[in-house]
This record gives sequence, structure tokens and C-alpha cells, in this order.
Amino acid sequence: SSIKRVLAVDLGASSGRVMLASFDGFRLELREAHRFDNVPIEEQGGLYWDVEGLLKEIKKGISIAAAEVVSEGRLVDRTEGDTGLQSKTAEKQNLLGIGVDTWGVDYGWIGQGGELLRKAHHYRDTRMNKHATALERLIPRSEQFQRTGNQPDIINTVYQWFADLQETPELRERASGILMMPDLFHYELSGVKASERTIWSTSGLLTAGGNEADTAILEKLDITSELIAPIVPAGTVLGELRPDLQAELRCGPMQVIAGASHDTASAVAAVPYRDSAFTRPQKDQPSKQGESKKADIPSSADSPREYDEPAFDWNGSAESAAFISCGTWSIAGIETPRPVLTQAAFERGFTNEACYGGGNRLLKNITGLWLLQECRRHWNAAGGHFSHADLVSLAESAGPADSRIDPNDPRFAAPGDMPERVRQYCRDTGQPVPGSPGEIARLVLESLADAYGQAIDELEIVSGRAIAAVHLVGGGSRNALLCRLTAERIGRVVVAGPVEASAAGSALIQLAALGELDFTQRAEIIERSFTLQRFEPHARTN
Ligand code: LFR
Repeated sequence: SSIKRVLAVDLGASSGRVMLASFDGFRLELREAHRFDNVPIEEQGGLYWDVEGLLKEIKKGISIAAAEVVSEGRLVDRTEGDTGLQSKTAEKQNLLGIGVDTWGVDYGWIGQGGELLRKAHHYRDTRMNKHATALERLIPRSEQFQRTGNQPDIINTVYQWFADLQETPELRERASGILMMPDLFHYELSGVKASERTIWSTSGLLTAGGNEADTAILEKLDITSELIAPIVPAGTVLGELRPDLQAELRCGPMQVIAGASHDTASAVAAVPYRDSAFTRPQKDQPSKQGESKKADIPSSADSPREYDEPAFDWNGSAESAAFISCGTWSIAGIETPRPVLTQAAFERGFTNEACYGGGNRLLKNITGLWLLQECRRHWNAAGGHFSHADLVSLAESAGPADSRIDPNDPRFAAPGDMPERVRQYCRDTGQPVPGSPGEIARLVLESLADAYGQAIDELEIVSGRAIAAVHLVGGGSRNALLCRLTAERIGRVVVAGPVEASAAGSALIQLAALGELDFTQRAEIIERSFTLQRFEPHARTN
């Protein structure tokens, strides 16, 4: 058939999905074959991922998707009056590839026989607290940043790895390696051990902009680079799905592809950057011939800022669009040709991570919808029945919030009674204390919009490049209130969507790796395939 299909497995911190992506050469269609919760395991004070459970769900998703594709193939054949022979051909041709993307920084220790040596820790586990100071004495924060481009953060792989080795030094001998989370699943599916570059660029161990682990850092941790499987670029075809899995899941052969296996890198690969999305005239106000809508976008010149030296020669193009990838975390950034390693970038909390295709993402990690997810979990555990959408509409009716929190305050990092932490934050900072779930949800969303605004302003300062508009992608782009507040707060047009950006990015990259898609067409393909919504910065007051 001329429809090319791949499976995009997107694992987020709170849920996972196996998406069936179909590409007809023009449009990309994503269909959810299987969705499941990702519930961390709490055990004796530790927090872990249920890797085995996740693998089971991935396998279930593969077999569901494969069955769907096969029955679809048969259906087509039947309506065309074809023979059984042809339906078998359709079966064989249909699923071409599978790729997994996950959140960043986490990994599993692998034993000599390829097994998981112990349960994989969740980055919200608190064991690093005890060891962070020692690590930072060994490798000062600014040196970490200079070497790797990563903003030092207690959740980074390097901090976790160091803590593991302090507590269990014999891991050095017992382990045959560590695999980052998506690499672990790719290994389970293909039998091939590889380290995909975008996920490794979240670790705090990779040389800035490079593709090998930083040897000085490894030496200081006293570990050999042999523990790290060969680093491969995003979009590497690893090999065929293991034959035993093909039989078990009744799915036929397909390629296991390491796409941009960091979920944010994958989401950014699906951002439809180009002028059209935000310069396209609005329906209700047809613009005059040749007059671009861009003229209406308040330019950053409205609020004069002290710029740093431009980090790059931007080839004369003055403006760029930023992205905010919004899920459990909100990641605000722009693409740059190379890592930005300036003192300003370091001091303002920016980090550099790798893009599909070799570029760099200069970004800030902001605690995102995690705050609302935890509030919701708390309220529902206490007898509430709130969906995420319920909370958003309550927040809408609650009206503007009087108080603000800093979403990145460490007190919000670990799971717990988030509503009370929000209230306590307000008490501690002498602000009005919110009461109802609607008020708390509103306060959280407005605080996120504020944090986005600050991050976007700082991105301009640090990169020396004006930001004309922002693409908000991921689950949060479905939250119209958040999109509206963001557009108002940042004073720029917000283009929302696609919602399933990570899965879309994974599909685009897999299809490109298989030679079935021209990646330079990705913006057009995304625009044809998904509904993008534009939010105006109307209420800009400052
Ligand atoms: C988003 C994300 C962020 C990363 C955070 C923790 O899902 O991948 O990019 O910083 O999770 O790993």
C-alpha cells in the first residue's frame, strides 16, 4: 500500500501511549492504539519506574496496533475484491518501524547478561540530596555547564549516577553498562545496545554539542566509558524487532528506530516553524494584499532590553520563534546552531540539549503541569472526582489570581500534598492564600504563564535574538486558558499545537530515517495534519 505506517511510543512521566502513525505522502495521521498510566513505584522511601510494566504495555500496544493494521489491510482488500494473497502482502508491508521516546535523565543499570541490575530510579527520588554537594565539590557547577552545556540540576544523570556509586560502589564492577530509558526499551525490542544522542544530551555527561561522554567527568566519577554504549545520532535504524517478539505480538518485521528519543527533542522536531502559521491572515480580519500579520505582533522593541552580545551571527534574520513544550514539565527554548555557554546563560538557568539533525536547543526547564497533576491526585485521593479539564474550567471561572508561586521552587519537586504546599508558599511570601481547587488551579496556571514570560524574555537576552512568536506544543496546548494566559503574559502570538508533538516528531523522524519522508517538509506536513490554534496577545498591558 502507499500508506507508510510506524509506531511512535511516547512515554511521559504520568502516562504512556503507543501511537499508530500513518503517512500518505501528504498528511500524517496519528491514532492512539494504546494508552496507559505510568505509575511510579514507592518502596522503602525510594521512588522507581515500573520498567517491566511499561514494557508490557508497549508490547500490548504493538500487538493492538498490528492487529488494527492487518484488519484494515484486509478491509481494503475485501472492498477491492482482492484475494487472500494480497491481504498477506498488505500485512507484511504495513508496520515499518517503531521508536520510543521518554522523559530525560533517567536510566537503568544493566548487568553482565543484559538484565536490569536493579530497579530504575525516578528522577524525583530524593537520594541525590545527600550527595549533590560532594559532586559539586568534585565538579563545580560552572565547570559542569562549560563542559556539557547542561545546567547542573540534582535530577541530571550525573548526579544520580554519582549518588548510586557513593552508595553502591560495587556497581562499577557488577554493571556492564547503563542505558538511558529509551535506549533501554530499544534494547529490549531490538537486542541492540546504543546510546541515542538527544537523550544523552540531558545527562550532564555528554560534551557540549558533541557526541561522546566527557572523559574528565567520567574520570572524576571513576567510571570507564565502556559502560556507555556507542552514541548514535537521532534517526538511527538500530535493527529489526526481535523475531521472538514478532511471533509473540503477531506483528511481522519492523525496524526499531532510535528517533529523537528524548521526548522534548521529539516534540521540537514537530514544531511547525515557519512564518505561515503566525503570519497567516486571520479569517475575521482579512489583511490587505502583501501585508503580513506579523506587523501586528508587538515587537520586543516595546520593552527595551539590555541584550547580551548576540551569541551567533543569525545570517541577518532578526527574529525567531520559540517553543514551549508543555506537559508534566514545561520546556521553553529556541533552536540555536550551537550550544550557548555564556556566563549569562549559566546564571539565568539555561541548559543546552541536542536536536534531531544536529542543532542545539537552548532552553529552560520549568516545572509544568506537574503542579496541577499533583493537586488533582491529592484532591481525588480525598474523594474528589476532578478530571484535568474540570480543573481548567474551574480555574477559568475563578477569575484572575491574586498570588503567584515560583513553579521551580524546590518545595514543589517531590510528590505530595501540592495544594497545601501552594498555600504555604503564599503564606510564606505574604500573599493572599487561595482556597478552592479553582482558585489554586488558576494561581498555578497564571504562575506558569509568568514563568514562561520570564523565560522567553531571558531567551532573547541570552541569545541576542528577538522572539516574534511562540509555538506551544504538547498536552498543555489543549489547555486554552493556559494558552491565552501565556499569549497575554508574554505579549506575543502563541500558536498552539500539535498536542501529540512528541509522537508526531517521532513519526516524522522514523519515516525520514526509512527514506519515506523529506524532513525539510516537516512544517508543511504538520500544518496539513493537525489543527493549530492561534492566540493573540490582546491583553498586553506592560
Ligand atoms: C520532559 C522532560 C524534560 C526533562 C524532564 C525530566 O518530559 O523530558 O525535558 O528535563 O522531562 O527528565
